[in-house]
Amino acid sequence: MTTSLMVPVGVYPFLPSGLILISDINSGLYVVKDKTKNVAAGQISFSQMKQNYAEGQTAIIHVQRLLDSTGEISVEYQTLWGSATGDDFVAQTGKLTWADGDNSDKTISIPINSDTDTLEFTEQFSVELFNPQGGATLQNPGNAWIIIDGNNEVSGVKFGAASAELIENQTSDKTQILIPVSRLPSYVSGLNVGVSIVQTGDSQATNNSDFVLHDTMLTWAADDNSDKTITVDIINDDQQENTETVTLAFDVGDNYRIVGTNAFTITILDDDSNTAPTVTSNNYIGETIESLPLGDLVTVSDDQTNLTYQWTLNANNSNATLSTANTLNAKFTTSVAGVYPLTLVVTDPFGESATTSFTVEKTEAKKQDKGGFSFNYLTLFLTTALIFLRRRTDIKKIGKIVQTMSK
Ligand SMILES: [Ca+2]
Ligand SMILES: [Ca+2]
Ligand SMILES: [Ca+2]
Ligand SMILES: [Ca+2]
Repeated sequence: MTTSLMVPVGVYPFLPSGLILISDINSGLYVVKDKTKNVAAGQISFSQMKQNYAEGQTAIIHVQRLLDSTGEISVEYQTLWGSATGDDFVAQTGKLTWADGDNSDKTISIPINSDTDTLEFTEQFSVELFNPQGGATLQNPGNAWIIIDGNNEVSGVKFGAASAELIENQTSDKTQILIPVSRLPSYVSGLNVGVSIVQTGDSQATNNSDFVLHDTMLTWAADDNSDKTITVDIINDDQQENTETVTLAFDVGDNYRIVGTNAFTITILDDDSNTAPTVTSNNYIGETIESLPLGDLVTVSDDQTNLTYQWTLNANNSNATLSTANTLNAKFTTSVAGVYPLTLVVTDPFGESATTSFTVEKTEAKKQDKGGFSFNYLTLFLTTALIFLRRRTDIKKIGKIVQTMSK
């Protein structure tokens, strides 16, 4: 551009577009474009100046190389706190690189943290490009704002637990599970949240065959902050089956947010294919019985792992103690010699059980009590005898001296 301007002129700063306005008192207003940034290596900028995300999402920000793409270039970036700070997003720094001829967009990913249990107002932070290398220039926008939507407008829903394990024949012919769902602020409006069955992996339980899902829509009135319940009945059939699972999830909706893991998994154990536990045992004889691990004396097996145990001492109860009697590793202690009959009952989740009986015998202590007494008695006896013999020897000696003197 070669234009002669008459003074005085007013020069105004760069506009966001990169244009410059110059006004000449005589010849009028000039719109001037700065072409010094039009370099062969290209211009780097964000593709958008502002983007909105919800909590829990990952912001994906595009950085573009414009105009030209000669040579390898790079630019560094960093996130900067705004009203959104350390807890609100995962701060990022890094470097983006383009090869010679590459004019594709590069992306920066920024995870936005979930803070969904409480009310949160809209907050924002920015990402800055700096230190362009390889001859590239920075162009507007070189800063991008990420706006994190607040959650003060919409309700949250949350499963009260993550999972439950049930057995087909827990009660009569049906087992019912009540899954609690809580509502989180805001409570201003009414709320409807759909509940669906999510099919995941093998060994799926089937609706109306293995279970019945009764609640597919949860409804709250305005100002209602009470917990709601999803009711599921487990059907006790006669088929031999694998352990099966069903996962429930909230439908995604625009007017509410889902807090925590959007899944509740029910595991159904099959009674028809269940086998009863087996248990065997060995008797034990020992002189010292203190915190004897009874689990070492038995062998238990079953097709389930969550078994229950009950140990019973069947006689001599006042002479012995049985601790943690409802665990496999119960401990037995006694200081009184005798035979102690014990019983273990092992029960599986279906109520099938097995029983074993055996004895723990404490023998009389030979070395420390009776043996110790004998040793002491013998020592006393020998000592006394020795003194007696020595005295007799002395008397004999004295007698001989007296006899010698009298001669
Ligand atoms: Ca079934
Ligand atoms: Ca059954
Ligand atoms: Ca069955
Ligand atoms: Ca079993």
